[in-house]
Amino acid sequence: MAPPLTTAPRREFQSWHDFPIVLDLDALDADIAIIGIPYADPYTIDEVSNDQTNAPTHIRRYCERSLRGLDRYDFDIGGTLLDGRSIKVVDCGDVYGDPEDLASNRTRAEQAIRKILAAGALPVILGGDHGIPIPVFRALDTLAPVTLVQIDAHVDWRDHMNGHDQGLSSPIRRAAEMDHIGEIFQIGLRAAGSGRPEEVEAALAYGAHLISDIELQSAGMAAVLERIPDGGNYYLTVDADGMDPTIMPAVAGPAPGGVTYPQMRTLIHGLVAKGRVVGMDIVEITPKRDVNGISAITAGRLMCNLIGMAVRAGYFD
Ligand SMILES: [Mn+2]
Repeated sequence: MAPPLTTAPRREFQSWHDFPIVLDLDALDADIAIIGIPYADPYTIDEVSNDQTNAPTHIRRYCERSLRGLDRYDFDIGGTLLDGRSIKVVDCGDVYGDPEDLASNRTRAEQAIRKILAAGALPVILGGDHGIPIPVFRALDTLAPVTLVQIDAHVDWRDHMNGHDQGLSSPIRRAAEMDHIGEIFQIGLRAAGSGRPEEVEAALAYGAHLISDIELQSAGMAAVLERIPDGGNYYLTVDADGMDPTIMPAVAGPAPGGVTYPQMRTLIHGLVAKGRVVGMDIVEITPKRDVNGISAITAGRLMCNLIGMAVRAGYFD
């Protein structure tokens, strides 16, 4: 018997803000669908269940610290989350991870996102490591061209690591190979990760816009937004380590500096205003390293900003 496509959110079966849990994606009737993808392509056997796999549960647990209630006035978005409108938000649980067939996890992730998009819902995806958006990118082919906006300390252009080409060092390289991915904006690059000069050269040869943290901090996020063409379909992939570790300490590779919360808020508001944000993921949170839940709270705030602004922009009218 085939494994299920998705399973209920783990442990206490708490959904994000107690929104209804919908596991049958063929019967999905929603405007916004939150879904966890806790699995990816591990580089080593101990990464099969790396700490990033616990992040969807961690973010759901702290949701009421990122927004005290759906009836509360949120000053970042100028009112309540759903603005009193009849918007259907659901939590689709987590994509099922098969320990005996890791490659099938990517197939299920792609299928799940395809079903969410086919239902007309906006997917908000909780990783997982930065390998998990690769199948998500594949599922965006009906929305071509998609402008990819990445928040990350690292370029993520490795062709492969340890022989794996679908892992957390390769998502932007894999995205660049997809015909439906157009311009790529990589924001917050700093310090050094897995990328070597050849990875940076490959990114530049593609025409990727590499926006270092130095440039971001001197020019500001509003100036970065001006470089992104209006009227597009935007997919936002957020590697937690792209943000300042004082607001996002729960990462494997913390690097001083980085994108601040106000800059993330400016980016999300700006993209929603520019065109259509067709999806967002937040990846690479390692809950065991979190401090007072602040990483989960920051992730929740990004979700509130996206949902709140998409509602107000009339995405679901
Ligand atoms: Mn990354």
